[in-house]
Amino acid sequence: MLNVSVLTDPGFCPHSLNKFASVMACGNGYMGIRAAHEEDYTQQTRGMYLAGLYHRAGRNETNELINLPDITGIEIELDGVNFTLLSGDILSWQRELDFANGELRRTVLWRAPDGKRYRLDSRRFVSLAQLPLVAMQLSITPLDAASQVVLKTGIDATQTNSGRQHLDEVSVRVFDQHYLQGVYETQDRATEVVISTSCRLSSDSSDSCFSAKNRRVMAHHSLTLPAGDTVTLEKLVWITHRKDKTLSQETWARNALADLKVCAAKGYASLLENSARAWENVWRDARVDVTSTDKQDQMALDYAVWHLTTMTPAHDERSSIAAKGLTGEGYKGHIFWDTEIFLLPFHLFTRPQIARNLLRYRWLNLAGAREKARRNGWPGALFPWESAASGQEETPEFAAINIRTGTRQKVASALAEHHIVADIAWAVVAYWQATRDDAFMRNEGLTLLMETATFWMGRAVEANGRLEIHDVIGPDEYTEHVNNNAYTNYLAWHNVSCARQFMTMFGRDDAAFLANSTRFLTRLWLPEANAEGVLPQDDTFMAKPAIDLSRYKAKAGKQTILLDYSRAEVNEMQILKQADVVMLNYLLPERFTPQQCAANLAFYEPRTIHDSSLSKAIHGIVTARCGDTEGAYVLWRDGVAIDLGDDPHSSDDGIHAAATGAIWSGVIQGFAGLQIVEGELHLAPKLPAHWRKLSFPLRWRNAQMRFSFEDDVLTVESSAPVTLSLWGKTLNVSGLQTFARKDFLTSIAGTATTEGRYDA
Ligand code: IFM
Repeated sequence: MLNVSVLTDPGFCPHSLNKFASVMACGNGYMGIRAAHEEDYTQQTRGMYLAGLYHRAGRNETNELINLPDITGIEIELDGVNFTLLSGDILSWQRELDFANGELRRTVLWRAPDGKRYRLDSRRFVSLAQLPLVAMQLSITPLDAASQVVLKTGIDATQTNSGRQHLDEVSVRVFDQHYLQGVYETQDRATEVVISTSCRLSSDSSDSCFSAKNRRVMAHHSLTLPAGDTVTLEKLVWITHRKDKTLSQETWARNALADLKVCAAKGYASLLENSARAWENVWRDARVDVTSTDKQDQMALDYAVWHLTTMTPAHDERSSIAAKGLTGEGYKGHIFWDTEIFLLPFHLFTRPQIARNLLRYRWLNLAGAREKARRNGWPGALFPWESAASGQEETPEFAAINIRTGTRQKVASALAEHHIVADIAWAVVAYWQATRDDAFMRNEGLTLLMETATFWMGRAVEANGRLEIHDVIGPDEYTEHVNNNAYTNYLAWHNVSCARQFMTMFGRDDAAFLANSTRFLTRLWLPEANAEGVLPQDDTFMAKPAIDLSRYKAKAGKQTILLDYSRAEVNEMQILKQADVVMLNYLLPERFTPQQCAANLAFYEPRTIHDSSLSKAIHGIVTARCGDTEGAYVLWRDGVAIDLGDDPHSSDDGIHAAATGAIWSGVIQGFAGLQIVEGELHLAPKLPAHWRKLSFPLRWRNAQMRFSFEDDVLTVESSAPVTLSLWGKTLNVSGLQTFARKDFLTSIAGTATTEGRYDA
């Protein structure tokens, strides 16, 4: 039995309500529900989201993930006093999210202002076994005297996205004295949502009635409870949505109610058991086990697998992963390059079918990407920087206030952050390398590669006697509108080169493409390293002045530099939000030696504030690959702290999905040293001093593998024969085998074949 972690909320605090609502959010990839308390607090943002359910609220808005009618709120009245932890005393508190079965629990012992004590227990889960199902229980026990208990709950459609309302109420109804149902429609009439709920009290002696007004359909229960007696409210909710309206709305809503009734007959405990079984499979397939002197390390890894599972719409290839998963409204639920570069690797190496779905999402949205390229005068496919349900560009027009002008600044990413095109191509290639899924490559993969490559071939311009790529933004968003951004040029080259290679491999004949790509690959300018191995980030970067960034680095993630300098001023200095060259070193390991990577880390680290949550973890992985495992561990822990650290507000509007992916990647690609080099699997485990053991499952082509590394001995178990490189030496592995690291270090020292890639 796996000993999966339990995440705790250390105590009630109005300042951290939203942080814990995000990090303890429950979900199943189909929906996500913020871990808001049952009772309301003015600072608390409730949130329930369905993957792929976007709508545009009006002019000057973009599509956003709809914050659905709330189902988690319960007004609790105890002897005429509204229960709130802002008054009275909290005598004891326990709040936890149990990753093993997905249950969020809270137990509070509360003394009301009149001195009477109550125990309140609540629990809820979003089912991983039945995607539309949410189950909740709330139990109340008056401890000192008989109490009058009133509970009001139901479906509250006053919920908005920061004031933007997306849904019209079509109908609300009560069935059989226990079931409430609300039918809603997006204001553009494209999508219908039906929310059905059953509310039952464990006591027969309650008075119950219903109300429906002002967009709230509610059940009211009231009863007198003797001291020491407990009453439990069980609330089950079934949430579905549709675009396809082949069934009449009435039949569709009736079917939803029937599904809910089947669940209601089973009850909370049995429904939880089903969901827990589904979670067991996730942990079996994906859990990373560490034995560390700090138990936060295992917690972080379980946290990552939890959210990587709950944020991913594995059931629906028409949806992808939002930058905040399904835990909040940050970035309006949009999808960025985060998916392909930070999130896809986890799925690729644990459940590759999900990685395939994520790539199919891009493929299904090719029309929008082609259209965006066309509108800008380029061929091929220019994927939107931010996307929602379609391939259309969703980047908002404006961002923060410019401190010099007092006006909002334009967001330039949609215009120039084109590296997303090559990032998608990179992921297509990684997918094929790890799965050898020829059917995918022949159909979707090759089309994606050729369309993206065609974009780059049209995007490059003749300048200085060569092909150059002008006016782009690399991943480092503090440096805008530059020429020959190293990350972009190298990734574009990789994109075109792979498109060509796979065309040949899969017999796709296109003479014009081949001729064009030959010209592109031989003539595209790839920025060159200086004598120390440092690559210039772009044409002008090296000539810009550098300033001491220590005070900004100390507040990494907060973008405090923008309180002192405007974006235009930052653009003219060596100030990086994240380092593009380090990112490039990470993604294309075969192109750079460890010496070059180390030189780039040394040069760019002092110039990088790490204001992007996508930054530190990548520095950590490259640091580990360069052999500095302890330095990598510090960076990995900093990455973990983005959502799990002490800052009470860093995750208010949702967790950082990419940083969550990087928790997994930091360990597997950092400490276990996993890389795909020239299409082959490489591992070179080396653990930080805090860790005694690391063990993890891995899918590679047709093999299910498990790696365990302890005392410098690696045990590999593989369901099928696999060729892989361990610490630089290529081997065939099958069944169960063990390898001592020291034997490889000797061979590394004695050969030139490793090109110094591995540190001893
Ligand atoms: O995609 C990232 C981007 O690189 C930096 N700003 C946040 C985005 C969403 O996470």
